[in-house]
Amino acid sequence: MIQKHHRNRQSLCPLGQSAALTETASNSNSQRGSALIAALWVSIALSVLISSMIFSARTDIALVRNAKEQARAEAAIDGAINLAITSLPQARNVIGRDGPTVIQNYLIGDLAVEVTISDEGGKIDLNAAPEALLLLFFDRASALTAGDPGEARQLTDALLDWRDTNNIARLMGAEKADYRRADYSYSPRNAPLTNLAELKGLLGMREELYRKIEPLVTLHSQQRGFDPDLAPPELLSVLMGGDFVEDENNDTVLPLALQRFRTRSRRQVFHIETKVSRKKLVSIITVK
Ligand SMILES: [Ca+2]
Repeated sequence: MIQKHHRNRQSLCPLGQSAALTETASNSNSQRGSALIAALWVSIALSVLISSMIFSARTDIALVRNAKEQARAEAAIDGAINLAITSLPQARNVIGRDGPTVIQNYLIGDLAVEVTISDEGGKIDLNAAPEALLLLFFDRASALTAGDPGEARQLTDALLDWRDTNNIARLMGAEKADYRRADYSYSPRNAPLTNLAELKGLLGMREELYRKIEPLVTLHSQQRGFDPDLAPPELLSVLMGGDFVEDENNDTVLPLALQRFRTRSRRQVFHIETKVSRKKLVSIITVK
């Protein structure tokens, strides 16, 4: 548009005057053009600035809204957990009767909180389980996640080395020197595990295998075996390599190889899991 304006001005001037006028006009047009261009750039810059300010403000509002929702959800979860704790004396007598978990639903404000209570006695205690149970468990879980044939033996030894007090590695195990050789920044605890994340840190532990077994183990039952009537179905499925059956009393039937690991839970440690969601708003339409 600016170039077109220059051409029009030149065609109207007599020949002798054309140079100076053209130069002046050209300068004038050039300045105007520059000013226009500069103004255009300022305008673009301003619009970018305004856009970014609007975007920034919107982001801030969204962040504040998210933080507020998060705080509300956390408060609702805390409230639901406290309610679930007060219901534990009743729940402990019900858990295992019709299934390994008890589900309670609470409505707090407009938030629905689903609470699942389970007994840790149904899981395998990594600190208390004997070698034979750990080997069996790792063996089945490893096979289900396409692990190497020797993986179960290696992980069992690594776990036993992690929790025993000495620094003498078992045949397939790993102690401080082995972790150092493998460039790990830590060593075995040489004491009972205090956090399930330590299982993930075992030398040779695969991510896929860890994800498979983490929900099925505990550090709190303090029992050598597990209570099959309180066990997560997934644990029974892993240990038995597929489906499992119950007898006429709804007691889980364990194969011979697993019967020696059957224990009765002390019903003292419970796992409470929560899931919070916004209550669905339902429109009420009155038809006259
Ligand atoms: Ca050790």
